[in-house]
Amino acid sequence: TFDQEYHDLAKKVLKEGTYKDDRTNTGTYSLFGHQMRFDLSEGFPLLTTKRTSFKLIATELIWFMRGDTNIKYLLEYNNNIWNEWAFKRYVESVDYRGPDMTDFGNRALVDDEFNNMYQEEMKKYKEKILSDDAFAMKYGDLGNVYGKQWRNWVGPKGEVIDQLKNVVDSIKNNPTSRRHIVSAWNPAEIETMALPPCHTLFQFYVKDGKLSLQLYQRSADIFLGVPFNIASYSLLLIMVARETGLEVGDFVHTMGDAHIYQNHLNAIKTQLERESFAPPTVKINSDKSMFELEYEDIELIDYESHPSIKAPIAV
Ligand code: DHF
Ligand code: TMP
Repeated sequence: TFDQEYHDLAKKVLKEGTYKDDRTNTGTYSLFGHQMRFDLSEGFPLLTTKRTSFKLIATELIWFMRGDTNIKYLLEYNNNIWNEWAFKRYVESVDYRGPDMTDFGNRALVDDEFNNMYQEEMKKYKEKILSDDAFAMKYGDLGNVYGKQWRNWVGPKGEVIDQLKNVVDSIKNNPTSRRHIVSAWNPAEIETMALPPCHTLFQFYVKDGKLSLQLYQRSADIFLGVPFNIASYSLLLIMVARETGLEVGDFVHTMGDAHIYQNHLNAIKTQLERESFAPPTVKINSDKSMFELEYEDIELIDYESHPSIKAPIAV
C-alpha cells in the first residue's frame, strides 16, 4: 500500500541512517539515495497513518502553479506552512523594530518566555501581511522560489520561460519526448531564495496512454515534508494527465539526502505502529484548464486516517 512505501522509507532510515549535523543545528539520521513508487490508478497517496491536511497541500500546489511566491495567498487560505521563512527575512530587515528574533526556530523550542514573544511577533506579522498590501509586497515574498521558476524563469536575454505551460504542450505534441522537464533549481538565483528548492526537478513520461511523473528531491524531511511532497506531486500528475487527456500512471519519488530529524524520532515511531486504511481518491469538479483551477474545484473523497501527530519544524 501507499503508506507501506512511506513506512519502508522511514524504517530504512531508522535502521541504516547515520547521525549527521545539519544547517538548522537540529541533527538528523540520514542516508543518501532512495526511491518510492506510487501507482495512482490505485487511489490517492495521502498518508492514512497520520492525518495530513489535503487543504494545505492543494493550496500550496495551486500557489506554485499560479507563479506566486508571496505567502499572502497562502495566509488567505489559513495555510501557515511557509511563514517561518518569510518571517525570517522580515526580522532580519532594517524595517523590523521588535525584540531580537535571531535563531527564533531553535530558541522557541527551549525558552518559554522567548516562545511567547515570538508567537506574538509572528501574529502581528501575519496580520500585517493580510491587511497591508505594501507590507505584504515587501515582506511576504520568499524570493524567486518554485512558482517563479515554474512559470517565469528569466533567461539570459531577459526572456521569460513558462516551463509548466511548455511541458504541458510538449506532452500533448510530442509524447515520446525524453525532455519533459521542469526545474526549480536555477543556480543563478539561489541567492535570492528564502530556501533553495527541496523538490528540485521533475520529469514526465508517456507510455500506453498513461502519464507518469518522477521528482528528484535533493533534501527530504521524512516526517514533515515528505507526506506533503508525495501528495502534492501526485495531485500535479492528476492535473496534468487531465489537461493532456492521458490516464494517470506512476508517481516516482527519488530523493537525495533523506533524513529524520532527531526531534521527530518519537513521532515517527508512533506513526509506524499504526495500521493503514484504504487510500482516498481525488476528483476535480470543473472543466477549467489546470492553470485556472482553484482549491474549491478539487475534492478529496473517502479519506479515513489516524489522528495527526505534531512535531516541531527545523527552521
Ligand atoms: N523545513 C523543514 N525543516 N522541513 C520541511 O518539511 C519544510 N517544508 C517546507 C518549508 N521548510 C521546511 C514547506 N512544506 C509543514 C509541512 C510542509 C511544509 C512546511 C511545513 C508542517 O509543518 N506540517 C505540519 C502541520 C502544518 C499545519 O497544520 O499548519 C504537519 O503536521 O504536517
Ligand atoms: P536544507 O535547505 O538545508 O536542505 O533544508 C531544507 C529542509 O526542508 C530539509 O529538512 C528538507 C525539508 N523540506 C522538505 O522535506 N520538503 C519540502 O517541500 C521543503 C520545502 C523542505
